[in-house]
Amino acid sequence: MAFELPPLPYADTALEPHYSAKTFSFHHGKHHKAYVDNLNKLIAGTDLESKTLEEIIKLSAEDSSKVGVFNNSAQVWNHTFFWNCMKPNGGGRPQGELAKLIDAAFGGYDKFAEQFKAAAVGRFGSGWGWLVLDGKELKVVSTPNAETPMTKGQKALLTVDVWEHAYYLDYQNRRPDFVQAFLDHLVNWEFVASNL
Ligand code: MN3
Repeated sequence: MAFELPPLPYADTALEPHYSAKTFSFHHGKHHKAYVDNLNKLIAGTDLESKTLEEIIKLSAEDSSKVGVFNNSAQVWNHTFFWNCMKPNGGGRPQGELAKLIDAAFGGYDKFAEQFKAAAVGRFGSGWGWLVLDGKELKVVSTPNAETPMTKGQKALLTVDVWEHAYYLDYQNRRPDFVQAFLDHLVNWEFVASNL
């Protein structure tokens, strides 16, 4: 079974003005689709064809001859996860158990947001900012390029894509403004909590 590009979990206009339909037309319609198409081509007729996406990511991460498979499979997973991390009228502070965990781990939402912004904005070049569960500990991390926390045994809770293709049409070079808008208006905290 070939992998398919999953539809966005909302209309492509639903996150405007913070994330535009034009950006989605490229980011979901072209970039994410290309990762899916490339992955299908790379695994066609190989042992990996029968594996799940997560299995393919973990197997290819440990095999230096499968860099292309890793990059495309991880990017398929990261993007699907990223779309789900956003929702219309999202952002602001988390509630309930997740809020308590963030308070305990970071000393409050504001300190978490500061760390998350620093990790996402400070990632040199292309990559991702994350909130992860590492064992029982909540951590903010960033990964370069296609890298994804699951290969380090960490559980992804939240991510923001900071490749330029993620924000350039809406924010040009202003990555800090994009990450701020993501935190203030877009984060789907219910989805984040569901990953715990
Ligand atoms: Mn992207």
